[in-house]
Formats: sequence, C-alpha cells, structure tokens
Amino acid sequence: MSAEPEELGGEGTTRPNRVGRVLRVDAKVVHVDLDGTTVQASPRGSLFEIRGEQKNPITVGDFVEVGFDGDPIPVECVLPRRNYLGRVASAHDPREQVLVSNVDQMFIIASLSRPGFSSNRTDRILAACNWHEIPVVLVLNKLDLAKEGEVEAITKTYERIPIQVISSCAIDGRGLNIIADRMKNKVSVFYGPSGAGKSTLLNHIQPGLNIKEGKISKYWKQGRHTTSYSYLHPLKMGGYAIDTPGIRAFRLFDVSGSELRDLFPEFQKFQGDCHYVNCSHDHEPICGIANAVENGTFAQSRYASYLDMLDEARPDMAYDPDDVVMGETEAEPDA
Ligand SMILES: Nc1nc2c(ncn2[C@@H]2O[C@H](COP(=O)(O)OP(=O)(O)O)[C@@H](O)[C@H]2O)c(=O)[nH]1
Ligand SMILES: [Mg+2]
Ligand SMILES: [Zn+2]
Repeated sequence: MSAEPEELGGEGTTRPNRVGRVLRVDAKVVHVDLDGTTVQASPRGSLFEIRGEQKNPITVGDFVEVGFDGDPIPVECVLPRRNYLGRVASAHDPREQVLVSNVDQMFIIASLSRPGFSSNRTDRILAACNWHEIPVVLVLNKLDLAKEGEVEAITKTYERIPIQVISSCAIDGRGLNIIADRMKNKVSVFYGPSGAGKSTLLNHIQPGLNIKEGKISKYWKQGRHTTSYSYLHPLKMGGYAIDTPGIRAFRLFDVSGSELRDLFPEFQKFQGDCHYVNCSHDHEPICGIANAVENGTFAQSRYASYLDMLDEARPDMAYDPDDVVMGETEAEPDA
C-alpha cells in the first residue's frame, strides 16, 4: 500500500520528510528550496552534535530532509555530500568550515586591479579545490584596468598547471560568454576576494538576479563586504551559481606536507631531478623544483605560495622521528 494521503496526517501517522536544497544559511535558520518554494527551517540540535571537527553542520548546496512540525520547521538531517569545499574556520578556530557542497566547478574570480591579483590567495584556493577534487577555472576580471603584459604573464603561469584561464570585464562584457557557456547545467561557485566582481559578473550572466554590488568609491580598499552570505541562485540556462562573500585568509584544513605536494600538479615534471624521493622541495640541496624556479621554468610565485602553505601543513607522521610505526618497532624502555 502507498503512504497515507497528506490530509489524514495527524497523530499516529508518519509522513515522509521532504528533501530540499539549501540556498542560504543564516545564524538561526537555513533557507531551503522545496520544489521551487523557499522555506525557512531550523537545524535540529542533534545536527550540531555529530559534526565532528567541522564547525558548521549545514552549508549552501546541501540536500537536507525537512520535517513538517514546528515554526520554523526542522531540518532533520543532511544527506551525504558528493563533494564540498572546506578551509580552517579562522585564526581563532581550528575546526573545518564547510563553505559549499555538491558543486561541479569553481570559478576563482580574481581581479587585476582594485583589488590587485594575489597569487598567494589564488594558489591557496586552487590547492583546496585540488584537495577536494573540484574542477577550477581562473577568471581574471577587470580587464579594463590591467597593466600591460599582466594578463599574459598570469595566464601563462596558470595554463602551465594546467587550468583554464578566462580574462573578463564585467563592464564591457568581454569574456562573459565563455564563462556563461561553461556554467550551463552545472553547479558553479564564484569565489574570490571582496570587490573582484563576482556579483557584477553574475548579474550580467543572468540579468534579473539583482545581487547587490559594491559601489565604486575611494573607500574600496577597506574591503566592504557587500555580499555577506553565500547564495545558491538557480540559472535560467540550467544549473546554479553560488555567489559567495569575499574571503581574506584561506588556510587548508588538515593537509600534510606530502599531501600538499600532490596539490601542485606541475611538480611532477621536475621532481624526478630531486635527490630524495620524498623531497619536500624546501631545504634539500639537490631539488628539481628549486632548480626549475632558478632557471625560470617554474613560476616563482607558485613556489612561494607552496612554501608558505608548507609552513602551515600538518607534519607527515611517517617522517616524524618520535613516531613509532605500528607493528614494527615497539619503543623499548630505557635499560
Ligand atoms: N573597472 C571594472 N570594475 C568592475 C568590473 N567588475 C566589477 N567591477 C566593480 O567592482 C566593484 C565590486 O564589484 P562586486 O561585484 O560587488 O564584487 P564582489 O565583492 O566580488 O561581488 C563594483 O563597483 C563593480 O562595479 C570590471 O570588469 N571592471
Ligand atoms: Mg558580491
Ligand atoms: Zn625537490
């Protein structure tokens, strides 16, 4: 027999929870899309107990089950994620903050001026996307403000990795078709520093979204955040775009030194020249990466980003001299 008709739902009958998708997360409520209607729901307290090392139990893009009873109605559970993007929550909170989930691709929106391009920030996000196996496109926005040769130099560095690089101008429309073509029927995240043009680009790609944009002013350097929460926007062309607030710092969560090396795919080409198989490309005397940086075949900026992240990486257990490998040598008490 099929389930009870809804009108009969009362005490003693159980109605199956409805599955919806999280559009936005506020402090107390989450906005959930239920078959085209947005409802506000409140996470069950139990969701906060099972999150482990994660700061937030629910994020934008999650599929959730919501119940019927209560005001606001409860989010009962979060369905397993296909993927997600995470980082260290903040300098004061070492837990993992989950930024978005269930996405097909990330557009790192960097700007060429106001704010200027940061290779360190770009490389950090790029490494995080590699870690979480999220395909990436790098967008160099504000093409109208680019210094001569800048676009070519940055493009060359990132195409070597390789990733796709699109230069764009949200003011005159250059590059927008290429971005839009890639977004069709996909879930895309727009991520990058505040003021890079994420919201402006999305407003052009889908007129009518009416996302608030930052005003041009001499105070832009103070980093006013116009977009203060992430939002999953359904797209008329098919798919979704997630607009995010600007980021300042980005630290990879729980990645070890050797794992970090694998997040720089260009190392592969040169690491055969390293003297040590497990070379950290940091202090070793004969290092293929350091050589390549010296002779200009590996970008100095990427190498600097790597060393910066290596400083923060979790030590590799296997190389920790105090670590006892299980089952091999049991530490003997001093005789
Ligand atoms: N010159 C120029 N300004 C842009 C471009 N794209 C966006 N802006 C401006 O940059 C400011 C910040 O844009 P906004 O979309 O709010 O950035 P967001 O913080 O990344 O969402 C706004 O004043 C935009 O008008 C561009 O391609 N060229
Ligand atoms: Mg914005
Ligand atoms: Zn090396």
